[in-house]
Amino acid sequence: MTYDLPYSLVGKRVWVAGSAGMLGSSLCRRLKEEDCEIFDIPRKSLDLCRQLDVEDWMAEKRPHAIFFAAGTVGGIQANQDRPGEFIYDNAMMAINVINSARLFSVEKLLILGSSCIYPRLAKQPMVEKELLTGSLEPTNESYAIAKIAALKLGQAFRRQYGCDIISAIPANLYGPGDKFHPDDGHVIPGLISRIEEKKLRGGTLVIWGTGKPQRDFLFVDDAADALVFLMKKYSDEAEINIGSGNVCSIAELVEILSEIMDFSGPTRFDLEKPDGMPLKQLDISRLTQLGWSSKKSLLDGLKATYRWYCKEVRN
Ligand code: GFB
Repeated sequence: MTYDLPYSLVGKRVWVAGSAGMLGSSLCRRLKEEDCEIFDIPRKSLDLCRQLDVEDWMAEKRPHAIFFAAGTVGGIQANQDRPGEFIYDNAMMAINVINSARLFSVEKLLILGSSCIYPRLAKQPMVEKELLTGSLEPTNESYAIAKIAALKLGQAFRRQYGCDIISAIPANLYGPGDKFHPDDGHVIPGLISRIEEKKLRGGTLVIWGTGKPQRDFLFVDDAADALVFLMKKYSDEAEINIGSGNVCSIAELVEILSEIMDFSGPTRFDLEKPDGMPLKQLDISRLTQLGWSSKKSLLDGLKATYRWYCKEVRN
């Protein structure tokens, strides 16, 4: 099922669900260029896990378009420690928002997967049709199952009810607004906060795992730009990967961050910690063919992220 394109956001009421998060806040910044009315409701005022509350909000606000960027997210450790929360919250939020979008005839809804929804040993770079061809990475199975359910629900509603629901699968995102927790967050904010601590107090920087896993790190403002692009230019059932097209190993990442942060202390790999998927490289051919590619290099993105951390978190 294909709808008229481009879809215009001009004059539309646009709800960014999850506007407090890193991606949601970046989307709100990006949408300011679109001449639309942006709705962003704080997490404490609307619990997306509560179906009736979500429906009441939708009945009152009647958004034309929704970017579903909400989620309970975290790095490899958080995923392992809190699998119940990750599957329940993410599944509930997705089901409530997607079903409300159908009930209230939202014109267009964009939902998000994650590169961890691909099988652990998927062929690389991962093309969209690799989804559901093998077993998931155990460290993030709960999160991945909830995300896959969300994507499948969107596709089923598109097929059965004709809802204009599209889905994107982003690479590992990083940037301003990330969760800079030494243990709970993803690798980039985790390492930045731990390197900073070692600079201050000395001691050995511990890097989780072997340092060999490779990831496609995508700057969050690039991701937000890609999502706005897809909202306007894409309407089909098939998911679309969003990435930079490049990969970097964790050991290389440590080197780059050490250089940017002027850190030269001792380092050690903690082999007791999990590596997660050995390689996650997204095939971005479909997105490139549509006419979008990322702008920020990893080096510039990391510098911008560290600047933001120094200004907003450290001080
Ligand atoms: O960022 P991260 O947790 O994402 O970890 P995943 C990436 C790699 O960095 C893993 C290593 O191999 C980690 O072992 N690593 C090294 C560290 N030091 C650190 C550190 O201080 N903190 C963290 N977090 N990792 C997540 C999924 O997996 O990716 C989520 O668990 C989500 O569900 C997200 O999909 C995008 O790519 O391994």
